[in-house]
Amino acid sequence: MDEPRTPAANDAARIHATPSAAPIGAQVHGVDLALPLGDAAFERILDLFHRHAVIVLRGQRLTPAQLVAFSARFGPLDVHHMTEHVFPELPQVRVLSNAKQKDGSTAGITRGGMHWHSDLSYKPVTALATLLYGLECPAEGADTEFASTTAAWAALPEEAKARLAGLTAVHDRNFRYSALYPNRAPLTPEQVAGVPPAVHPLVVEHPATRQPALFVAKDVVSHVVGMDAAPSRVLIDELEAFITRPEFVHVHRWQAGDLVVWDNRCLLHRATPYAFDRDVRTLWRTQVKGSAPRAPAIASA
Ligand SMILES: O=C(O)CCC(=O)C(=O)O
Ligand SMILES: [Fe+2]
Repeated sequence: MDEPRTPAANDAARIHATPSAAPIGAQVHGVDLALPLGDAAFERILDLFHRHAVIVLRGQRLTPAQLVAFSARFGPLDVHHMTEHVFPELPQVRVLSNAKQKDGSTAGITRGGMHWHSDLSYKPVTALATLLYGLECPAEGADTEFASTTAAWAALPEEAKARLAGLTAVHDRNFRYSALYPNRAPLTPEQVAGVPPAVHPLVVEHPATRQPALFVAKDVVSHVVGMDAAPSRVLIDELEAFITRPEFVHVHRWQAGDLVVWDNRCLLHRATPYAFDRDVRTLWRTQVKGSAPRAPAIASA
């Protein structure tokens, strides 16, 4: 149920978190984003975001403008390169929804992100945070799963760290697009050319926490630079399988009113299926711009 709406909401000293059992994920208490949020309260939330990588604020009642205002506290917002299903007056907010409209089309983007990924990893400048606000959430399925790339890196044997440090990999939105999105129109040559591949370190350093993390996903990374195709594919597939082991994964089960903020710099995430033809799922989404991923100064640290 909702947090009690007491005058103490947004008092920095009372904002606290209940961590999940996984290395990432925490529910944050004491925040009501419909009320004013001072700088000290936001600093507290930012600290919890850096500590837990996925923070969940339950029982929120937000307008699109309030979602944008809170999102923009984390940094400048992105307007996604796929421009359909945004609010015309507020293009920073994208609608994810399978709700059917009168003309038979859906009210939002459907079936997105059902493979492990980090948002915009295929761009030179990747996404810092993504905020997803649940308006209508099915009782079964439609979870969002998060895997800690920091915890996975830390758990690797030293010889694997030494082998991986210094490698770079090619992230390519076009690599498996048609296989991942069989329900969408194929990309036009202009769309393909508009999002060319980007090369990033395989091990990245978090700009705020300085913690090293793996940066790879099998359906987005086409190859490791300088490796032959076959061993490169084996390595990429193995690394994703390792990162997404159950001990590194936090599963978010949605309730209407949940606002989830995740840090794309230290985790992979994916959407999971639900009874698409029976249940309605509607969320609003914003995305905070990041920076070009960088390798740690000592990549095996
Ligand atoms: O729908 C979801 O659960 C997550 C979709 C996703 O990957 C995203 O919004 O970035
Ligand atoms: Fe995503």
